[in-house]
Amino acid sequence: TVRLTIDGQEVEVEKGSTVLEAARELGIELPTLCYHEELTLFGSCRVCEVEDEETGNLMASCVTPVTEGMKIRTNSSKARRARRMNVELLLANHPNECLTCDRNGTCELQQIAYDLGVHDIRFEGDTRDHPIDNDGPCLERDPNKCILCGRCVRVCNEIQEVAALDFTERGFNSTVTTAFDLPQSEINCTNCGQCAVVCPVGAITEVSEISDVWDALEDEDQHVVVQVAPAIQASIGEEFGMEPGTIVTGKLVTALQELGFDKIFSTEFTADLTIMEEGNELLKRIKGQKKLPQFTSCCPGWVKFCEHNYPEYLDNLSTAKSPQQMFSTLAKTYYAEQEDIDPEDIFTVSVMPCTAKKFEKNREEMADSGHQDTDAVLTTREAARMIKEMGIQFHKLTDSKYDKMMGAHTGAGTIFGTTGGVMEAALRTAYEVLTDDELPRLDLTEVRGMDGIRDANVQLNGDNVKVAVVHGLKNAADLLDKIEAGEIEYDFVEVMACPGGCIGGGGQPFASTTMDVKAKRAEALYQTDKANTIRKSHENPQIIKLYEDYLGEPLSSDSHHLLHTSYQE
Ligand code: HC1
Ligand code: SF4
Repeated sequence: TVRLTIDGQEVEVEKGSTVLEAARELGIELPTLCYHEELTLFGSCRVCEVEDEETGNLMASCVTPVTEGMKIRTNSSKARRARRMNVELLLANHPNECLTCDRNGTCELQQIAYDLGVHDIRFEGDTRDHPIDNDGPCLERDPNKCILCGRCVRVCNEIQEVAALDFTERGFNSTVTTAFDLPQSEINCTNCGQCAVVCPVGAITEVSEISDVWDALEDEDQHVVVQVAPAIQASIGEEFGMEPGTIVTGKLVTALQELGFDKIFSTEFTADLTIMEEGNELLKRIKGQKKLPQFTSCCPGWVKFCEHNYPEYLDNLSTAKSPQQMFSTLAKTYYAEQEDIDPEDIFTVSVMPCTAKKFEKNREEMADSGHQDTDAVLTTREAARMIKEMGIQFHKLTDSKYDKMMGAHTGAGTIFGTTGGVMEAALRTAYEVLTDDELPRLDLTEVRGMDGIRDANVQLNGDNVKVAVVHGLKNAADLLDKIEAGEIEYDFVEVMACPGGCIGGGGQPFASTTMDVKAKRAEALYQTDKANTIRKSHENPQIIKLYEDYLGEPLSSDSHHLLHTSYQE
């Protein structure tokens, strides 16, 4: 260990720690911008500068390792002035659009400027005039707002191993862009949105569909149906000042009623349906009819990653469409028939923790109802913004329930929202369907947790089924490479592009993007599952009815037509 003194207090930390970590150990907070707990150190923004008491030198605390006997002042006037100066320099060429910026109120630069008492900007610099990239359906990049902290570059490289973004040019012209400056929608970007989540300012945001949804809600001829993804209930409360992991399902349904949606349903319903289709597909594959391992395909970021980087595994992706897409197809077929509504007049909205779902809805094959199945996707953040715009006092709302029919769900559907949840839900059903026995233990803790790659052996009717769960695309790539090299072998693999699964999605609240926040959201979903009296997808009464009244049985020809798809290189 190393002993040092910070602001007159002694502290002992592990060798190799940074001054920033040592300060945090003492409860001393320093502002940071380029620093991010989950990423490598960078040290470009220098807003965390502190002073060495002995030499008077300034140092960026996030990249300076501690040394024995070091004496640091974090709050000397020299250190405070330096930090303020660095922020002023960042602001000197930053567009003055704070009032209308997507990140107004959540911008880290805005907060730091306020905290450091930056009241005027003494330097007037040239402003930049880079083109804005908003060609695609998911993400919008405004390099003029970029402060070159490199968090997006690092998350895309280190966590996702996509490397879609990098620095280019030098000095004033320096910027973050894609290869050949192509629009992000035309490259290998998976639309996962992790770059947007870690961006401290408004340089990368989602493409908003809020106005399309308002238009539909205000059009009396449209019947507007909304589905809410499982992860939302554990995170949207954060947008209204609640603790991560506060479950707000009932309040959210009430808020959506107040916004004017005609029916409020849950994606958990079709998560249960996905299990029925995907589980039966797995059983078929195990019986030798198709390729193993079977990979889950409900995450559109992962599907696109596979299409770009591992096309040889496309036949291994489950052909079952994602719950979002199954839901929308059924809303414009089954639901339309049951309620006697012309599907032409139905407008389907989904509230998703994800930016890639905006891409998924636009894929041309996603029109099995005879219309574009999903009309609009709102991220968690966009849904919260609409609730705020209506002046709804979210925390004061009473609870309401999802509407019947496509709102019925089980605990298995709920845990889809966290890494490992799809696997656990699938195993609960596969076990009971195969063995005709009741599962002795419903909590399959082997596949839970936040380790990047987890695997387990499950006994299914005498067969040893090898399963694995990965989250984060670098982990997925590592696993695929090992499978390819013949080092490991699996029967069924769950892949989610975002660290933590959907609870860590690219459309989630910015409040905090660290793994401990995600673990709290995940735990909340597990508790919600536990509190449900029905915890297995095949026991969802509305799913049983859907098969009886409409689809026949899993993998029937109607199921194939409406609920399955194929993938292209
Ligand atoms: Fe997900 Fe899914 S779990 S992909 O993570 O399979 O987005 O929450 O809605 O479609 O159900 C997301 C979450 C979500 C789908 C389901
Ligand atoms: Fe990289 Fe994901 Fe951002 Fe695309 S959306 S640039 S893959 S982090």
